[in-house]
Amino acid sequence: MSRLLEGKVVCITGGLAGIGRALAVGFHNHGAHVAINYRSNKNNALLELQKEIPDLLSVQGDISDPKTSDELISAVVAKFGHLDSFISNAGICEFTEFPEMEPQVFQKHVNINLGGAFYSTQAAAKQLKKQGSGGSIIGVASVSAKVGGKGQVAYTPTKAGIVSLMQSEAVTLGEFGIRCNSLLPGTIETKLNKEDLSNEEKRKYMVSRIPLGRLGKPEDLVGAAVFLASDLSLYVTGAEILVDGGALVNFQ
Ligand code: RM4
Repeated sequence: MSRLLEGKVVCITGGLAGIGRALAVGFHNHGAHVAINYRSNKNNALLELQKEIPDLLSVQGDISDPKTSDELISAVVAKFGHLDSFISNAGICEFTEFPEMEPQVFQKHVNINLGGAFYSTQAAAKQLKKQGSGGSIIGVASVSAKVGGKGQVAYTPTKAGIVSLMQSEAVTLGEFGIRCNSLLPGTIETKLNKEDLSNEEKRKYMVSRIPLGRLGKPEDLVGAAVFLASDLSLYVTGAEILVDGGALVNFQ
């Protein structure tokens, strides 16, 4: 397999599980030096990832705190000397009924998903602008940026916000050669939806919506992310790549 990120330095938030972990391993397999942010290290997940990525840089922190991203980028530069590509991936989705939702549930989704994307991509943009040789920023949004979800009233607006954030960052950072794009995963089996998809009726419905006939795996996102992080997408910015098995367009 050709290695499309040879020698590149990439940094991913929420890199210890789910899509973030798959991207970390996938970027490593394409020759990149990988740094991750993570919130909590359960079940020795960090040790397991270090076995797959020997030169992994890992920095713990709450991505909703602006200081976390400044510390993360500083650590990347201290270890690898520079940054090439940044992936804002960290996020939560707590399925909750809307009328009964407590304010703190909504605020938590906003602070982590949208606030975390804003602060982390801002810190990355500052570093890339300072370096003066362009770069790539990827916001992991969702198919749910485009459609609603029962129990996701606190979640879907944050994913739509990430798409809009990438569009505006693309506009303001283009003069520095910094590209900003969104990745829109469909229903990818991760811990975020483990409980939701344990409901057999819900699971069957979700699969029935997908023309490719299966739920997604975190590894299904690697190809599109590598494309956006690599020199294959040098004229791509402000774009969205949907990776959902066809679910969005399957109306009837
Ligand atoms: C995704 C999409 C999926 C859901 C996860 C938690 O953005 O909405 O359907 O299972 O979030």
